[in-house]
Amino acid sequence: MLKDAEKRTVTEDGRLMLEKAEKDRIETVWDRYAAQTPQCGYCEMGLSCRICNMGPCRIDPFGEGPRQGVCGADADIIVARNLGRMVAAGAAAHSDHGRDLVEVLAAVAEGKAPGYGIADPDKLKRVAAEYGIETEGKPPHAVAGALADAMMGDFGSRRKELSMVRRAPAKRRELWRKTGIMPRGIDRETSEMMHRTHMGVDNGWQSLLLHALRNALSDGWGGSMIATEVSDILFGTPKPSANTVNVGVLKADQVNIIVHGHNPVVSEMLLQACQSPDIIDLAKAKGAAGINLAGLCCTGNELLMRHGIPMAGNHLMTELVIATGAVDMMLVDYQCIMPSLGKTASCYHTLMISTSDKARFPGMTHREFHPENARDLARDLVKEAVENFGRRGRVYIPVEPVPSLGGFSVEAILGALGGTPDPLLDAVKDGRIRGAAGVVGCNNPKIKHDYGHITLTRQLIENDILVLDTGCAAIANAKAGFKVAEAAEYAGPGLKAVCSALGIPPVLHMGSCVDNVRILLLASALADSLGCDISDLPVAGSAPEWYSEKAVSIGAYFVASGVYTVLGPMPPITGSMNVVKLLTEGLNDVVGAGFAVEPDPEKAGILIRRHIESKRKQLGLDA
Ligand code: XCC
Ligand code: SF4
Repeated sequence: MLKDAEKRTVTEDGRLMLEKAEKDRIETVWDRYAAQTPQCGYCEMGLSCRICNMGPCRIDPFGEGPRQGVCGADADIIVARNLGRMVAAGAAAHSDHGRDLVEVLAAVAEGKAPGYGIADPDKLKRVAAEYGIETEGKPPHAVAGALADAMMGDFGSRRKELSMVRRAPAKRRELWRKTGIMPRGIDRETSEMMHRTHMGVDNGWQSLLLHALRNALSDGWGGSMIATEVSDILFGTPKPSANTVNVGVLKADQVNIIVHGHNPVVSEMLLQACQSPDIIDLAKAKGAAGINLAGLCCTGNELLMRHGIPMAGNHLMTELVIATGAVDMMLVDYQCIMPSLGKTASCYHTLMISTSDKARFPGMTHREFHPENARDLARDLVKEAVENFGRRGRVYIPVEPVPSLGGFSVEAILGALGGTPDPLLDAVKDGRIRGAAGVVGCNNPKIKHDYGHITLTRQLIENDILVLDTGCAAIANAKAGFKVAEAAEYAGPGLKAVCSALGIPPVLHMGSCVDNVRILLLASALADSLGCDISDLPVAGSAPEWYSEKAVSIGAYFVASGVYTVLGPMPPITGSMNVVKLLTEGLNDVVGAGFAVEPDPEKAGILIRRHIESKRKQLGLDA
């Protein structure tokens, strides 16, 4: 048996699948990570630069070699520029995803997107009204067209302030204006970051980092928020619903189709096709008991939130899910899809399909989805998956799935509370709930798989802190069994009483990574009710196993919105103590919140609890 499996993951399905992968001689992300270690020390510290062709350059952290690049940039400049570009890439990824949804909204308005529609006309009206669009007496399609147009305006440079920043507390907006970090256009801030970090432009490490906050805010209060809101309008605003998670959601006797990536535009059409009676009949004619659609990563979260579709796993499970031999087809769109997957699948019968015009992968067949052809293409592909069912070899599905509850949009949470945040606030005020923490983000082979998420979450709920989670963290916590009403047992006495009264779990699944904006909106609602700023609230954020540039952008917009945020893995900034100090201390004076880095989730939990208790004291809650 693989001696390393237990060092690599805390999950049972992960361990068993790692052993299976070893037997099948499948190389995994952990093997490739081991082959890369020790990783480059200059890069780890953020001290290497390849921004221009006078370089590449590197700064000697011990002061024995060069202290400047060829252009004269020092460690502070190089570290800040590198971090700024990480934020830009992350913000671009989320925001471009948002733009794709706006394009579908526009196509729906024009009647050019067969199969898509407006699933939540009330939300369409509400959001359109925020954009100043007249909705009275207008048919939904006309409103959708006008809203798509207005949202496109947020991407460019025609605005002084993004439209949806109006949802932030007034004090927060004033602070953004005063410090010059109010986001103006979504693409503009990313583009300006690329400009500033070109050789010979912004060489102030402080001004670069401030712009990084503005760039991140253009994601959180712009691109990601548009992605979430338009997804709700097109596909429905999530409501609590039951689902199941882990590799055990695959079915030995059914056609298994997996969607992986981020954009619900593709996965929603797959779901429709998988539910078509004629295709289900076809599957039965081929000897399958039915068609089983399951998700991976965030597009899986999108389907789980809105339709209770089962979730096969998170980021580090994506290769291992294929190694079951039970996946008849995997469809990917973009982001977090390891380029290794095609090779993994070549050892099994799995058909691998790439679907986005902007994302190609070795060893996959490219079948491009557009609003006009999506419905028909999805049907064709599901039929091909059905045909492929008969080509399966032996399958290995070693665990039973775990039940879980998802679908906690802000609308659903407020609904469960009777329409206002007051019951939640009362519980916070009287101390039954000490505060709330977001546990979000990825997996990273530098941290034992899911250990960070589960350990931190368990400690928080034991100490009466409500956990809100998204992304791969949410999948880890669901697999750990934290998301059924009975999980209230794991919570401290106060949180347990509140959860039992409301019939909710102590860990609320709020969606995919763009859905982190739901956490921002909930925090804003709480701050507004208390008449304070987000930075005054007993709340915190964390990304215990983050890997992606998107996570850097998320962390930065949380902090810029006033949420203290604890990162697990260290970002590549230790080459500049100035940058480290500004991010961990200095920002408190600028935006009322800062970062901390703590790879040990037990200690991260202590940091968060200490922070929440100090905020309670400042608010006079325990006087
Ligand atoms: Fe990707 Fe969103 Fe990270 Fe998971 S959590 S590894 S970004 S899939 Ni977003
Ligand atoms: Fe070197 Fe400066 Fe060019 Fe970076 S920008 S590669 S530090 S010369």
